[in-house]
Order: sequence, then C-alpha cells, then structure tokens
Amino acid sequence: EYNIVRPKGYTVSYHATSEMEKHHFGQTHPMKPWRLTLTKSLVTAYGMPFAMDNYNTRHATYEELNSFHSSDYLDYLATAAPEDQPRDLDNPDKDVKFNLGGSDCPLFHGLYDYCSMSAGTSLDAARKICNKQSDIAIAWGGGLHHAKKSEASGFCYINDIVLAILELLRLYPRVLYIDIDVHHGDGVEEAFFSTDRVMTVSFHKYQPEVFFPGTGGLHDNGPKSEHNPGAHHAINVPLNDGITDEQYEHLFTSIIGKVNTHFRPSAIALQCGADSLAGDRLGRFNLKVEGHAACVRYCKSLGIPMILFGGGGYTPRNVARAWAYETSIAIGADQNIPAEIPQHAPWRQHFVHDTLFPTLEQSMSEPRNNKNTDKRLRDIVSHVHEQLRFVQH
Ligand code: V1S
Ligand code: CA
Ligand code: ZN
Repeated sequence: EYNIVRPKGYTVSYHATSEMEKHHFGQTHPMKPWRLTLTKSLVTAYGMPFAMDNYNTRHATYEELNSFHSSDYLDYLATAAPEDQPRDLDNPDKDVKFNLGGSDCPLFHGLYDYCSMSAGTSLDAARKICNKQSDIAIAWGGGLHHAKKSEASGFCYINDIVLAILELLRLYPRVLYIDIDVHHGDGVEEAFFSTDRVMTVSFHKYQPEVFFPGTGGLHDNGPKSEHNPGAHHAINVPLNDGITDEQYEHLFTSIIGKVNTHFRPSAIALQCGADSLAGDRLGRFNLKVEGHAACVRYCKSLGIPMILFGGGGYTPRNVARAWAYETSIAIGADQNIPAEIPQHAPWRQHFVHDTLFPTLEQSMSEPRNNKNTDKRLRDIVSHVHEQLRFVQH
C-alpha cells in the first residue's frame, strides 16, 4: 500500500532471525533483545521487505567465532551455566571468569545460541557484500562492539563486528569502521589497533571514571610508535551530554568526509547503536531519529559497499523507529514512507506517539542541557584533520 519498490540495480539485504529475539538478559537488565522484533515488525508494516533480500540467519560456527576469540574463552562461554553465577550479592562482579556472570554480562539460558546467532547475522551480511550480492547489508542483531578476544564486556560477549570486518578484509584492501553508539567502540578499535587496513572512528560520550567504558579520548589515535602501521588509524570523537542533531551532523560529515578522502575505504562497517538518541535509558545525547539517520544517509551517499550493524539502544520504541527509518534510507524509500506509524503495525501502542519522528519534548520529559560548545567541537575537528595528514592511501 505504500510506494515501496525494489531499487533498480541496487541490492539491500536484511539479515535477522526471530530466534535471537526470544532471549532474556534478566528482568532489570537494560538490553532487551525483543527490540529486534519491534524493529522487524515496523519494517514489515511499512512494506519494506518487498524491496530487500531477506535472509533468516544461521548460527556462526565455533571455528568462525574462533577467528577472533580464544578457544578457552569460547569453551567457557559454551558450557558455563547460569547456575554458575557467583552468589555474592554484595559484590556481584567478584570472581567472574572472562568477565562472564557479573551484572553487565550475565550468564543466561541459551547465551551461546544468542551469541552465535548475532555473529551469524553479521557474518552473513559480510559475505553478501564480499560476493557483491548486496550493496548494503543490514544486521541489526549485531554491533556488539565491546567484546574482546578473551573477555565479555558491556553486554557484549562475541564481537560480531570484528568477525565481519575480518571477512571483508579477505577481499577489500581497506575497511572504514564508524561507530555512532553513545559508547566508545573499544573492542573493535583494540582488535585492529596495529593495522593500517582498518580505520576506526567512534563518536561517543566521554567522561572517564563516570561513563562506560571510560576510554576513547581525543588524543588516543592508535599506537604511539610511528613505525607501527596502525599509528593515526584510530579516531575518537569524545563528546559531552546533550549534543544536538545540527552539531552532530556537522561533526559527522566534516570528519567522515575527510576520512574518506584520506583513507579511501573499499568498504564501510557502520555501527548504528541507537542509545545516542534522545530519551535513551542509558544515553546522554539529544539526537532525534532524523539526526541519527543523517549519518546513514551520508555514508550511503559515498557509494561504497556497506554493512549496517545494530548495537546499543535501551528505549525499544526509539530503537525500532531509528532502525526502521534507516532501513528505508538503505532501500531509498525514505521519501515514500509516511511519518505516521501504520495503523496495522503490531505493538502500535508501544510507540506512545504515533510518529517515526518524535520531537525532543516527546522523547523525554526534559531535554538535557547541551554541554558541547561550538569552540570545543571545532577543536575536535581540527585535531582529527591534523591526524589525517599522516594517513594517505
Ligand atoms: N550506563 C550503564 C550501565 N547500566 C548497566 C546495568 C544496569 C542494570 C543491570 F541490571 C545491568 C547493567 N550497566 C552499565 C554499563 C555498561 C553499558 C554497556 C553499553 C553497551 C553498548 O550499548 O555500548 C553496546 C551494546 N556498565 C557499567 O557502567 C559498569 C559498572 C561499571 C556499573 C554498573 N554495574 C551494574 C556494573 C559495573
Ligand atoms: Ca560510539
Ligand atoms: Zn552503547
């Protein structure tokens, strides 16, 4: 009923599985896998699946996970049972192995299945890009950027992004990783710290000791030794509370535009964490769906094969809005879908406001004070431009 048609000569693939969405981290835990169900239902209510190749994803194999993660970590992840969680209620994070079983990364039933499905989604997306069967591949179930080789961190157990980028590197000489989650993409940055074939750029709230994970300062740009090829290939954009659409868009386009001309990526991996939206349960920014989605629109305009990953996002109705709208940008249908949430969308009542684009006032009772001065943002841009003088591909 909407004018959603398959773009000519352009293929978008959507990788998901309803099995992943059934898992629970626990009652009080902010990560709610059913936000993926809500996203898919909105995408479907708008008729977008007609314009994409839709794939039900498989579990990634142990060997695939092992291309980044260590065997001892994977073996523990595969066998640890929720009953093994430490019961010391005063100090719940004490004695946890591989950071598994604490409050951030609890052990829950079906954990290994959940992790291997998230990774399977991102690996399938990467393969579609490598086979040239997709121009944009969407993996909203991935984007778990904090996971380390042998450690879980910040709700992330398996770093599906690292696995997908490793897959892209088999074919493409250079991959640009961009991360608009409100948290620093530390796991991906660390994994590719010593190579000049991956440039990582993370935009995030930065306040060490206060805001998770506490890393990603402006001057953290990769190995300090000029002899290490990874030098200057990590870009960090540390921000304060309350940044607006206008400021963020300007920062994003001036930084990514310059990165694109210096680094000349052959593929882009864009982590679209939706916790950078206004009104997020854990986030601190004042971004609207329009501002968040402008990043996706800009990256698409560069005309480079791209994977879109999910990530954080703790107010499920806003996660679904952003990711559904960003899906419409990928297929070029953003001008053809009405802002009003379709009458027949399941869970329509969850959205509270019947629009894809809530105002700041609708997103939160009181918008946050903007603590980002234009002077500071100019200084960030000029530091990044200086770093890029050392990058010439
Ligand atoms: N901010 C935050 C936050 N909230 C929680 C949390 C709250 C309730 C629970 F039942 C369990 C956990 N943990 C945190 C952060 C981790 C944020 C991870 C973001 C992940 C991502 O969006 O970037 C990608 C998916 N953890 C901490 O701040 C660590 C603590 C230091 C404080 C909180 N306690 C619960 C654990 C230790
Ligand atoms: Ca980020
Ligand atoms: Zn996050």
